[in-house]
Formats: sequence, structure tokens, C-alpha cells
Amino acid sequence: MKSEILSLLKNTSDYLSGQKICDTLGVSRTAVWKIIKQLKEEGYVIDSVNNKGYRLLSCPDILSKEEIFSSLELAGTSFVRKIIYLNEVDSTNTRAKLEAENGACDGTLIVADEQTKGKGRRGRSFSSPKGVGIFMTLILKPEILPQKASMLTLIAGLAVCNGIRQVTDLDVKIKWPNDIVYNGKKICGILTEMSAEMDYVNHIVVGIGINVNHSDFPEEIKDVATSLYLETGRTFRRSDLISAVIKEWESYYEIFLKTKDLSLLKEDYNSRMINTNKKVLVIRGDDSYEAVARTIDADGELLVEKDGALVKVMSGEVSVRGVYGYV
Ligand code: BT5
Repeated sequence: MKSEILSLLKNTSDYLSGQKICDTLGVSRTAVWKIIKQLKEEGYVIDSVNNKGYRLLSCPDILSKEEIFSSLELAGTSFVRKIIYLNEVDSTNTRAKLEAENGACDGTLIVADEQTKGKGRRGRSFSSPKGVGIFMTLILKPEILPQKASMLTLIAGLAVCNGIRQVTDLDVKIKWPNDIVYNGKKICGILTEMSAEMDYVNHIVVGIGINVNHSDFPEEIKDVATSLYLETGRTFRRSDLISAVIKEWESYYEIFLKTKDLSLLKEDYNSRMINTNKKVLVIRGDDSYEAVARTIDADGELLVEKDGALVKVMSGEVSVRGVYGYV
């Protein structure tokens, strides 16, 4: 009920009468009054005028199930079928895998205000302080072969890149395969994990961490990390970014499911990729070699030019000259 009232208020620029809310949602005046009171206590600024009704003047940057649902609705996406919101969690990916094992449906979104054990790839950690970032994971159950799962990281990259550009106007880029960068620093990381049989996917979880309103970072990542606030001097409402990213995700994912590869998306991806035509260092275990990155192919592999020949890089570590201090 709260998210429906919030949606109605967000959708109306003028005053909305209490009676109209009651008629639209089939609830009593007292119920509406109680929810408006709760919303005000949470920090929403709502003007109440006798005989006119309620008008939403401003929304705080809080995350709640209702706030996220109403923002998704306003953005015009119905991709998310269920939201699990947590003030604190070890990792939204870990929680998502648990929920998926216990039967959570395709399209479930887990969002947390803080992660105490945010995960990166290969056992690395992702700094996830309270109240300033986006830490969210989508549970998906697509009918694809397990070897295609890593493509979802690239689709999430496209969605985040576009979502951030729309909300902030920053010309962010994708660093293949799983980062979004600006000014040589990382603004977002993506972690895709899967539970699968040999030829069957049980579920895939796609975790996205975005640095939104951080004013600083721990010493060890100060040189490689940045936030939307640090780059623009403005703060952003996280629910606006979440809904912009999910809306973009919905359309890219639909295109992906048509071909179950990136053939229809690779051009889009290539135009947003920071690696293109840059000198890169490809790291494979203890080995590494220098090459020039070109484009991704329909399987999401990075094609690099090495000694005049094109070599496919399937996954892993690729440092790009000029990014994260690599010179
Ligand atoms: C990643 O790994 O960048 C994947 C990060 C995924 C985070 C999301 S948050 C929601 C969901 N739940 C999770 O538990 N995880 C996902 P990787 O490419 O391995 O990069 C990790 C490296 O990035 C670290 O070793 C640091 O150098 C750096 N780093 C850590 N925290 C960062 C931050 N907040 N911003 C920028 N860089 C960071």
C-alpha cells in the first residue's frame, strides 16, 4: 500500500486529494493518513492542505522496498517481480544465491544499504559503506547454456553505463569485462555468479556495486576508486539510479534473449568500451603480455591484437593503459 501511495504522489505534480487516493486504491481515509504520516517520518517532505490534499515536495535519498518499487514503476519497468531490501547484509550476491536455492523467482532483486563482506572477483573485496552506495543483485533463471552466463556481466555493464549517463550526464565508459570507469577510476564493479549443471543453468545472480555519494574511500583503493559525487559535486538519489539501470537492463536483456549472444549488442558495447584501440596488459596466471585491444565479439570475448594477429581473451584480467594507474 505504501509503495502505491508513493507512486501516486510521485506521479502527480499538483495536490492529490485524500479522497482520490482512497478511491483509486480502495482504502480508508485513516489508512491513507497513517501512511502519509509514516512517509513524513521517513523524510519525505509532503505538504498537506485542508480541502486540497497532499503534495510531494521532495524525496530523501533513502532506500526501502516501497521507495524502490515506486521508482521502478515511475521509470516504466516491470522487470523486477520481487524486492528484498536489507539495511545490512554480508553480500547481496551471497544472499541472492541463498534465496535462489530456496526458490526465489526469476526477476527477484536484492538491495542493501550496506554490505559487510562485499565481494569482488577471485576472493577480492568490494568496499560497501552504509548509506552512500548501490549494492544490488538480480536473480535470473534464463534458458541459456552455462557457458553464456558471463555475457550477462557485459549486459549489466551496458545497463549501468547508460543508467549513469542518463541520471548524471557523466560520460562513463565500460572497462571490459566488469567495471564502469570515469577519469581513469572505477565507479562500479559487477560480479556474476552461477549455479549450473553441465548443460543447464539453475540460476544466475548478477551483482552490481555503484559508488554514488561517497565523499572518500579507504586508503588502499583511494587511487583507483571514485564516486558520482566526487566527479560531479552533486549527490544523487540512489533509487533514481537503480530504476534507470534496471530499465536499461530490461531492454538489453530482452535483446540478448532473442539470440542468446551479443551479436545485436556488440556494436553498442564497443562504442562504450574504454579498452578500444588502447594498449593493454593481458594477465593470465603468472604470465602476461602486452597487446592492443580492439573490440568484443558476439560471445563477449575481447579481441586483442598481438604481433599483428587477433587473439581472443575470454575472461580475466586486462589492464588498460591510463586506467587505475597503469602506465
Ligand atoms: C568487482 O570485482 O569489481 C566486482 C564488484 C561487485 C560488487 C557487487 S556489490 C553487489 C554485489 N554483492 C557483492 O558482494 N558483490 C556485488 P573486481 O574486478 O575483482 O574488483 C575488486 C577490486 O576493486 C578490489 O580489489 C579493489 O582494488 C577495487 N575496489 C574495491 N572496492 C571498490 C569500490 N567500492 N569502488 C571501486 N573499486 C573498488
